[in-house]
Amino acid sequence: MKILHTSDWHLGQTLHFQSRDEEHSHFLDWLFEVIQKEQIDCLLHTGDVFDVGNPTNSSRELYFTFLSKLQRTNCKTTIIIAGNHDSPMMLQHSASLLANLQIFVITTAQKFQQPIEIKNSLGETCAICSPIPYLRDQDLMLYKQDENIDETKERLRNAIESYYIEAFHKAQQNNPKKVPIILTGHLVAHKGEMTESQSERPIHRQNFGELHTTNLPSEISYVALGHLHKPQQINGGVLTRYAGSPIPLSFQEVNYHHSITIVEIIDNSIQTTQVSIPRFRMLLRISIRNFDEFEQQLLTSLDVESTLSPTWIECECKDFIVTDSIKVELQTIAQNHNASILKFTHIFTEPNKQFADAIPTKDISSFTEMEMFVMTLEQSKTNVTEEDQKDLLTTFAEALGQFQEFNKEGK
Ligand SMILES: [Mn+2]
Repeated sequence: MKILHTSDWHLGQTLHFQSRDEEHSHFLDWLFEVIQKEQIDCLLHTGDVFDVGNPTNSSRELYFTFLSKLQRTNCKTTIIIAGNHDSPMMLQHSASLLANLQIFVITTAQKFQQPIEIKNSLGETCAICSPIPYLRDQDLMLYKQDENIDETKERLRNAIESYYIEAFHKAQQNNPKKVPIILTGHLVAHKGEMTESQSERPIHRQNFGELHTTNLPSEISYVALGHLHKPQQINGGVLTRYAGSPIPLSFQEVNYHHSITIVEIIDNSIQTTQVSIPRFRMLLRISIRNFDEFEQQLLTSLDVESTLSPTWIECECKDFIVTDSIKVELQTIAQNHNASILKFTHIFTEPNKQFADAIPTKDISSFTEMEMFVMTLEQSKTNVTEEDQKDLLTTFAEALGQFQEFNKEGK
């Protein structure tokens, strides 16, 4: 009997205002093929189906189309839990309808929920699952006054842990054949590794509520987790895995393979295998010190044979001010190579003198915000140390970038 564990789809996500629907659609087609090829009996989704509580129509369509296609496969049981990005109410709307198709959507913590039996193609129960969604504040406890950080930490951790232990006991009571018990969760496990971008939003009061898997009953066969976007196994304690997100959700999430996990149960013993998900679009980070470096770097990084969707680039300009006209030129170069620059960032490692010198004399109205800032800084250089100048430039560039994104969003 095979269970496919996947997580953190974040359907409807946008990356610098670009829709990810195309990549998600390719992923779901790929996933469907894996389910057929591997003869998967059960699909287990550990949360963050959608990126936001009120997802776009196109992302809802991806979700329902995929679930309806599953009906044509051997995958007869689907278990989906809500993550911290999901709206429990939104997922709940279709939950009773989906339950008729053996698709169980668990949106809120229900302490006495009946565990779900997972059956093989012969209809024999091979595992049981006590599904636990992302535990929200109201499921755990409310803030107590006059409590210090350590006390809050302790209380949160105990509340989460006892929830898991209780869910295990519930499963054990409903397990006459003594088949493997599987728990789920959407949380931070102790020793879990966040991505560099920290695209996992802090939960449980700045991640205070870490689950220590070493404290869980050893009779639990598998803990299927979501929330951390990098696929990983948690060392120590019961067998615990994060399936990880299927696509990189930021430019920082490109340096590892994204995968799904196949959990195979043979004679009550469990074995997990990762299957790498192909890249459907290349995300590239380029760091340049001058204009010419851009095309050189692009050419070394791009796979000219690639038939993937256009590459998306994040371009870091190091000690080099990229004006609006340079942006247009760089964008044209990118487009000639089937790529598009989604974001420019600035980083300054040297004081600003050389940039100020480089700015040609021109009408004040034609200066960019960055150039104006550099000139202001130049005028006040006697009061500002070189070190502070670098920091100010980097901070200003960052603030300006955010302001420009915010403005774009408003439109
Ligand atoms: Mn997530």
